[in-house]
Amino acid sequence: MHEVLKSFGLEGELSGGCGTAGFLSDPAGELFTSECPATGEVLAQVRGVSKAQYDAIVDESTEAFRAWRTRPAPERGELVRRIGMALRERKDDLGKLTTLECGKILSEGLGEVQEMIDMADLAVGMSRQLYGLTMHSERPQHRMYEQWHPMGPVGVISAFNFPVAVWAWNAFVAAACGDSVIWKPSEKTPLTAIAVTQLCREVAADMGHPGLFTLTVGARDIGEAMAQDRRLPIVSATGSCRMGRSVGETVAARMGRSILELGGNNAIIVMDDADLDLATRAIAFGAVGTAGQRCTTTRRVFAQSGIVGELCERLTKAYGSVPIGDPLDSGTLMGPLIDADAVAIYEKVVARVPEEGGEILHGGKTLDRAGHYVEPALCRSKADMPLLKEENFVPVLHVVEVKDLDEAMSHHNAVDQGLSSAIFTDSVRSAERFLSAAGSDCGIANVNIGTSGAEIGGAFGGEKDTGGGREAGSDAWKAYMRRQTCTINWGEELPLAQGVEFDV
Ligand code: UN1
Repeated sequence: MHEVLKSFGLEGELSGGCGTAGFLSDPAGELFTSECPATGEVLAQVRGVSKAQYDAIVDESTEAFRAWRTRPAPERGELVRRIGMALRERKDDLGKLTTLECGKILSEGLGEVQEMIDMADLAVGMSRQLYGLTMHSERPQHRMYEQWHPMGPVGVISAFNFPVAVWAWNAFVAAACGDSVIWKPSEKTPLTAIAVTQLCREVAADMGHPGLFTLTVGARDIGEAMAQDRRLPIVSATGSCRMGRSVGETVAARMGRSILELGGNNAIIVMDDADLDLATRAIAFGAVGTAGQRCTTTRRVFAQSGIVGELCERLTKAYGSVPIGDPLDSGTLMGPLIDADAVAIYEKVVARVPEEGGEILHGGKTLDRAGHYVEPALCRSKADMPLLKEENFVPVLHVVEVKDLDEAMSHHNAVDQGLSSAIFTDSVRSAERFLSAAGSDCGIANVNIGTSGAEIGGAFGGEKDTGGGREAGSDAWKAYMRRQTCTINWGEELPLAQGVEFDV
């Protein structure tokens, strides 16, 4: 029994349904097993919610919203501030739990909790900055302004690879905006979700809002119920393009709002004049970090002819020195994949590399030990290989030679996804071309840093099949509120706009 599980009370069969009254198990719910990807051991079992329990939780969340929306926004921020404090106290344990359940290395597990803390701080600040504009009316003695109101319960569907941080991006901003939050985590990582819900619920209950953060662990049917549910004006979903398209279409059909953060097929362009030390390190972190399971993972590299040979040599050396192993060990840089299905995908992808005309420079093997370990694969590939158009969510990197920036840009933008991108160059011209309107078509574009590891201060998300949503950062709060335009006549006449006359 892991101490950290005990410290969160995560033992035996747990309830994955939490409403206003706390965690209640419904025997009609499906039973999910949380397995440690590093060893394959069963960590705990979680009883998901039945459809009836889901319905009751959404009703409770709606009730909680009705009270919460009337509280002043800075008071709502105070609740989020207290959650940030509680997270600071439990950072080490939550980081460990994240590592144990999803397999990312401990420094990334801790980083993920830090991302939640940062997000709480940002949302506290936002709670005093939910600004609307004032306009000058064309009519005398009239005042016009716009204000932002809470929307209702927000459904958050999150993925296994960032089991808690991405929820926090949505939940803390939504709470500061006056919305309640219903969370459907990945069924692969229910324990982190239960631990975080417990912690946040306690703070919220102390302040008189026990139904503010609710949890509905479940399979696809619960995600689909959220997408169809008219009680949820907003559904935020993180995951594959296939899942997001289905959620987006269903939510749009009922005129709801979706916030989608879907697949990435992120590339780094490396020019002849690049600092290859920086580029090699950034590519290694981007492609191997989190075992290639970030939506921001670097999947393609377009390297200019003058340096492609040397870059491949450096990367081969770097790949050969990556310590693969127990993600809780401080020396490990690459942990396991999430499960056996992910290993099967990895094996299929690796087999396709030579079939499609590529060459594997390093890696490509599944490791023969308990847990779901593979070697990171480095490939010298061709731009027209079908594999390069896909996001497979496994650590397989393709390096493609290009003659110049024009060729690099055209390959770069020739995929369906549009999340993150980067260029390594010492030329201001190349960097600015990459950042120009005719350059990268992604939501994130970096110069001399890699594609992954974004800070929460900037809005996060991408274009095309990545879904167009933006979370965290900047003015992303607007996605969780409704805008109302108000015109106030303080005069004694009733002039009409556009000079229309209508005297009765
Ligand atoms: C994700 O993989 O869904 O920029 C999110 C990054 C992290 C977030 C990744 N801050 O890599």
